[in-house]
Amino acid sequence: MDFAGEKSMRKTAVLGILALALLAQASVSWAATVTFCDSRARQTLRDMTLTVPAFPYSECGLTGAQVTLEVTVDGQFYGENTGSCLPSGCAWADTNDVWLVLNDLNGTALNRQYRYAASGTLQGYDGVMDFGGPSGYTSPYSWAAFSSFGMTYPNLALFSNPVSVPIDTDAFSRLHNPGNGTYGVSTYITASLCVTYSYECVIGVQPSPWARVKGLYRD
Ligand SMILES: [Ca+2]
Repeated sequence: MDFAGEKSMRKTAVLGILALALLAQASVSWAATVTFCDSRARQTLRDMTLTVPAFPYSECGLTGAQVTLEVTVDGQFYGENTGSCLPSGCAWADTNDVWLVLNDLNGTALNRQYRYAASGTLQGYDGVMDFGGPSGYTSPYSWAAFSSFGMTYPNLALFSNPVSVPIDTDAFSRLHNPGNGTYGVSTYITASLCVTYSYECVIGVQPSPWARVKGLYRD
């Protein structure tokens, strides 16, 4: 066979493979997940709204949505007595109440309340304003209000738009300390809302007309 004949046979074979592939009606499907989060770094306790985006793939079908909430509140009592005390010391006793008011995506209340209380005894001023030593104290706490808190929603239509969880916060502290000194309480919040979408995609391959097949293999 001469070179021209061999080329012609190769061309015919490739054309046949293309025809079989493009004339066959087939579809390709796959399942996957994707996760989006709205996270807030640790900051002084305040109201916030966490928002995650809608399911983004209009060409695929949403099969599930798992929402996970994480909220941690932490803080500390601190104080330094700058006066003198009786040999038995000066007592301190602090209390901090924290409220979180929020609803899940169905409007069901998920409110949480936490109280941190601590007490101790201080001596006369040690000369260093460091909230430590014999006349000072620092008393930290951490409250995991929502830890990997999962919410599943059978009504997937919820996720055709972005979804938000507003969190209203409040705190009330009571400090009982010796009369001379510096005392306080700090309260922080760290939070994140994540949604993991499960979905399936199907891409159909439509039959192609013979003219298109030939068009793909022109000299
Ligand atoms: Ca001190």
